[in-house]
Amino acid sequence: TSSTIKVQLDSNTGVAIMMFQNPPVNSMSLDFMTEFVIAWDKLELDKSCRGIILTSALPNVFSAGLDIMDMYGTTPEHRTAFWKALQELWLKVYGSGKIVVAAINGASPAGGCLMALSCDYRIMIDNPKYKIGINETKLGIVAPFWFKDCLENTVGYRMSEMSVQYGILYNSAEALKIGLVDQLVPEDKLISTATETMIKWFAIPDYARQISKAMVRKATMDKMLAGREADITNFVTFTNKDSIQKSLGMYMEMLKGRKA
Ligand code: CO8
Repeated sequence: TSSTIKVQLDSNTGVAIMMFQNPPVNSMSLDFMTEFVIAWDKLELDKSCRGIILTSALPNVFSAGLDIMDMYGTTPEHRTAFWKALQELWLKVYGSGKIVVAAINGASPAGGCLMALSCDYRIMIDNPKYKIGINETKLGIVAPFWFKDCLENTVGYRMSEMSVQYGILYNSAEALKIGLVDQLVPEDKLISTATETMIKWFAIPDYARQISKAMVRKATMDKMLAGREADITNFVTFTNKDSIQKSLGMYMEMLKGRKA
């Protein structure tokens, strides 16, 4: 177990719980994503693991999304490595043969929402204070096409068209209504419900399910793989712009200022 990712595998049931523990808000920094992928690979290779529950070990936040400090004032080399790590993380989770359930126990904006969207099933705590969505435009930045594709695959064309432009963060009830999450539960039932859900999925033979999953996800995966290099260049070039750096800086100021 690494410092920011905690894994508990129950080899009797085959259910692994992967917990994010990167205080204060589980931001997806380069280090966090690197540790995530190492832990993920280990589970992926472990035959006794059939399913993975993704959740947060911290209260109130599932994940605050990409670490803005990795994008703000960093070198192009750093941002290249950062973006590659994100692409790799997504390809692993989205393309996983395991059953992956998101147990969303807090805020889940932007990259946090992408992680949830890459799972097979999403369960969220029924509490209006927790919000989820692709809010990038609110930061003055643009979510990449594969974030949009994941959203569109889940909530449909019209909803994603509205959602990505406005940068909408949905509360849990709204998220359920548009299908961004599949189920709401009280906080104390989150992990038990995720585990029960997983056990239900286990009734389906893995091989048939895995091929079916790969079939449904193939077009989205292939599109990303084909555009992988261009996507890196696009991100690095975009974040080189003074105007984008300025937006990120202002957003960080706003986040810090809220506390004062
Ligand atoms: N990155 C870095 N630091 C962060 C982030 C983040 N994403 N989010 C919060 N922090 C910091 C805060 O600045 C604060 O720092 P400090 O303690 O030094 O003041 C600390 O974490 C705690 O934050 P809060 O006080 O805000 O904690 P709360 O519990 O009140 O709220 C939230 C938690 C709701 C998660 C809130 O912090 C929040 O809204 N954060 C911003 C989330 C966000 O908008 N993320 C988007 C990131 S962009 C992304 O994921 C995808 C970009 C892809 C396209 C790129 C193209 C350029």
